[in-house]
Amino acid sequence: MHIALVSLFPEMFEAVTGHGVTGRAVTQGLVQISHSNPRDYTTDKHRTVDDRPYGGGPGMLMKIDPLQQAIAAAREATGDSARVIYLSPQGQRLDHGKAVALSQEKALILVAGRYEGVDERLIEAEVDEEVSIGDYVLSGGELAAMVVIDAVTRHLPGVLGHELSAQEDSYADGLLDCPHYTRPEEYQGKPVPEVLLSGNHALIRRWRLKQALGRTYERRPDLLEGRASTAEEEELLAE
Ligand code: 6GU
Repeated sequence: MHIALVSLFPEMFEAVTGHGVTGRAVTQGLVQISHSNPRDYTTDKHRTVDDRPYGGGPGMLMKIDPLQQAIAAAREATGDSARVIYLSPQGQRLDHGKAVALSQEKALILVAGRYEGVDERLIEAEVDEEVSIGDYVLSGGELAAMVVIDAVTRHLPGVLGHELSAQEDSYADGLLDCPHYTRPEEYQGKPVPEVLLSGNHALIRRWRLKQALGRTYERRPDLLEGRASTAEEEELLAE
């Protein structure tokens, strides 16, 4: 997958391109990253990238021309099929389903805004989808774009150690993850649940599923609304 980033702060993306699972995906060539910076498309002495909002009020907007040209450069880098995503709190919320859907695209253009935002006509002309990562305001779209990169990259073939990893993730089955335990066998007076030492993998799998169901019910009952449970889950709930 090619991911083209449109941002005034390309260095920020080292946080995902230079470390861990996402960094490895980049070095292995499973994800190709390119940058276009609106600042590079300014023509004035001060390289101005912001402009005043019509109607007045506090704050500035992204200046239209440099941003539009940076998006055009991103389209050139990715080819015409790229899906253009503008990160903003006004967008549709990113969730597991959206991350999986975006991972099916050949190319993404992630547009990170700064200041108070972007001219609405530019969004209408250039953007396919507005995406938010939650109900709070960030100072710019870069962190949100990095969240998208990380969540999407995990679903690309070959990125996680074994192919099943992403499918076994929390949320892949619509549930929260089960609790996990490592050594020592007793920690601060608390033992590891006995079943995990049993070596009975069928029993362990059922225990984990029951734990996942239980904590989803306790912590995020909203995730269970409208979710059809499997026959095995019904069995576990009846136990
Ligand atoms: Cl996508 N961008 C910004 N600037 N703030 C956010 C956001 C995005 N999602 C939640 N808050």
